[in-house]
Amino acid sequence: MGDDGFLKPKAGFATQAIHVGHDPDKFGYGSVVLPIFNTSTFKQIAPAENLGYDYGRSGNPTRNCLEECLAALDGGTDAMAYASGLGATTTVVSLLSSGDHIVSIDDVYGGTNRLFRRVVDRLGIKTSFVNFTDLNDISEAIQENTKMIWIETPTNPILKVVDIAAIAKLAKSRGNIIVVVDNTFLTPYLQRPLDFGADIVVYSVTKYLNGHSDVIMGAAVVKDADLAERLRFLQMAMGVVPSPMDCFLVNRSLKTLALRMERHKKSSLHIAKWLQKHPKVTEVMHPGLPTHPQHELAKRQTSGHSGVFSFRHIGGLKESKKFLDTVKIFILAESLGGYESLAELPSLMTHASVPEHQRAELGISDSLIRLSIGLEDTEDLMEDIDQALKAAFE
Ligand code: P1T
Repeated sequence: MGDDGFLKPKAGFATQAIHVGHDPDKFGYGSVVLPIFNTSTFKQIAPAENLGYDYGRSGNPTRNCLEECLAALDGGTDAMAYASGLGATTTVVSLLSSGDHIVSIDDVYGGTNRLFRRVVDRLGIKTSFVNFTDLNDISEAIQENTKMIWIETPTNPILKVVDIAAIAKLAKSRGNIIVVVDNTFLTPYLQRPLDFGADIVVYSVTKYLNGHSDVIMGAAVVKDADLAERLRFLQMAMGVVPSPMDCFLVNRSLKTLALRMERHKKSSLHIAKWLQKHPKVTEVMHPGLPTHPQHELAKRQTSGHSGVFSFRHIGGLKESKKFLDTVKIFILAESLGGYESLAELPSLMTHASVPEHQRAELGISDSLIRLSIGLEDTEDLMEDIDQALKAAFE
């Protein structure tokens, strides 16, 4: 346990992030940095005889090095990189067949909600959206044909935290149900779902893992040989793969992941505590705050929280728009996890595709603003929020 009462990040994390997947002797010439194999195909020695690679969709050395590193960081055996976070989700859901059923946490990223309701549903796979904070509700939602439980913790944008170990135990007691955790908000530096019994961890690599807002990518990590083989097959067969250049960029970004996450964690908690006392703010949703309803669970399950959190103010849409128009350092944009701070309005932006009644149930109202605290100076960010709140309520 760390000084702050949260789990300690895994020992050796930064060393693994820097060294696993590539060493200077791997490809000859002693290149300290992972080379970019910018090729779509590979020469064969004889028909169907090759030097380990045949075609870029099936495999590429730059991609495979990144995947090796991603697997190690999550304590997995295998990782597969995909063309986007939703590409990872699409591929993982393709493990299922028509007639199967998914139980998903209700408060998922808007794009995941849309994929389940408007695409996966048409393929004959139904999804029940359930509040995962009560295990009985999950248990009741499990049907005979339930094959997958989809968890996001903390959730986007309400920051609900759910008990991965308890849900994994329930899933295993009810048959062979695959437990998936979207770990985008925390990364393996702050939470390792496989250690708590999850079967698959998925990421929007676009966010913290890359951290520089210049790549769209996804990943899935597993520690089961059968799941690894099936997901590897789907990666090749469905073709949702990233480019070698993007794999290089993400691999580079992993080298500073531990440092970045420490800074995001410290800065966001400091700002969240300050914002809680702000006269115009009614609620701050941040799992690192003792007032968060699942703070104790967050301490048992994570090594702290990252830079993304939401708050509610006393105004409505007009004030939210004015706030977002007045911030100077924060950039009004979707996404999160980059070195730059972003602010957005989930009701009109990231979660606009969630049906209105579901948004109302979840509390995604026009007075809910989501922040992604970047790596700028904390004091500058607080000053920026303060001046924008003042302007919004003038
Ligand atoms: O954008 P993409 O790389 O396809 O990742 C989708 C995705 C999956 N899971 C979570 C938890 C996410 O937050 C996202 C993408 N989210 C945003 C773009 C956003 O602003 O919330």
